[in-house]
Amino acid sequence: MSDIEQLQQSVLADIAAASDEAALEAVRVASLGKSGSVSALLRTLGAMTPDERKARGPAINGLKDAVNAALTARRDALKNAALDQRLNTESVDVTLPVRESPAETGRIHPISQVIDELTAIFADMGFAVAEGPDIETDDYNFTRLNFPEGHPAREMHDTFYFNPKEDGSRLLLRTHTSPVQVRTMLTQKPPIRVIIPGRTYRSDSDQTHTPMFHQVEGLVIDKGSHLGHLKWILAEFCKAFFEVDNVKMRFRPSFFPFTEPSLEVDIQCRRDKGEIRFGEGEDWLEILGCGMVHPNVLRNCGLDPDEYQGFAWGMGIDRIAMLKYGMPDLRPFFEADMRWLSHYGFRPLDFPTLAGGLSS
Ligand code: 2NL
Repeated sequence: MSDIEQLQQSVLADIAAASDEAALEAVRVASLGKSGSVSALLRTLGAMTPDERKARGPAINGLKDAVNAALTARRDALKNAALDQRLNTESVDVTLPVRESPAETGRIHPISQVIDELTAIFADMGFAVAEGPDIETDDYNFTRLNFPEGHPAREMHDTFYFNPKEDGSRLLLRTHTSPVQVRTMLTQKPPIRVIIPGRTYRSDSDQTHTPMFHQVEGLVIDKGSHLGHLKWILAEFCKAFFEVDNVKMRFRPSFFPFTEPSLEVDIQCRRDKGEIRFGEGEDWLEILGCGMVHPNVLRNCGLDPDEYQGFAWGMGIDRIAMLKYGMPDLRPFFEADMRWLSHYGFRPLDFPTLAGGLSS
């Protein structure tokens, strides 16, 4: 047996005998380390004549490769053995007792419920939901929506302003969800069909107004869209939301800076001992405002009014929630009173769908 074969046999035997990673590392240092036996042999290659090197080189390099391969294989085997050892000795305690069910189950707030109902209804008509920040610029909240500087319409909104910045501009709490429509028109190509439910803010507080309230607005932008489309969408919405087969609607002329023409919409109802029933009776109840998007607004949002037309509407979520579910006062909506919530709240797993029933 040559000296190389002998060395290989003894190093491989040491590797096989190493019983843990530390012992294996010691064998590696003793063979392939700086003053290891295999390294010493490798160094002799430098001093050989070309003929000698041709004769012994392959065997010496083969020795190095064989030792490296054996080290790797042994390292893997030791790792696996250590893992097997842990799997065989460690265990998971699966006997922990289940938590007791809570005394009270949580409720879905009527606002969240109504937003889910609206979303289900408009999603069925092909609308997406868009969202945006509560803190807005004057530009997106007013200017691009065709509110002229110094116009009383700005005052109409009782805006909460932040302190002015160095350049004189001031941020504000959005007074309606319309800035989200501006953002949508600026970033998406028509056709656009979106609804925007969200929080809005105006400095106003009494039995039917809270400084923070909720709106849902809708926007459609397409070629050739007109008031007929809007009326159909609103009629479908009212029937689905108030869960009646038919409902008469009345459209009255109105004014909003961002629509022309602008309309206010009433629905047929009957007032019955303080209760309101929809789709019957002789009374009317105002539920929303709407109109064709003003050409100035389209232009301010990068759209050509000769190419695209659109319509939009807006309504108060809190108000339609009160109407549908018969709550007399808006203020407790935002007081987090558990008694109010357990009375008016909804069960978490009864998610509204058109097929399964919106509020059953
Ligand atoms: C109301 C009336 C309305 C809109 C909101 C709108 C938004 C854009 C362009 C044009 Cl970006 N219109 N929104 C239009 C008409 C009425 O809300 O009484 N809300 C509670």
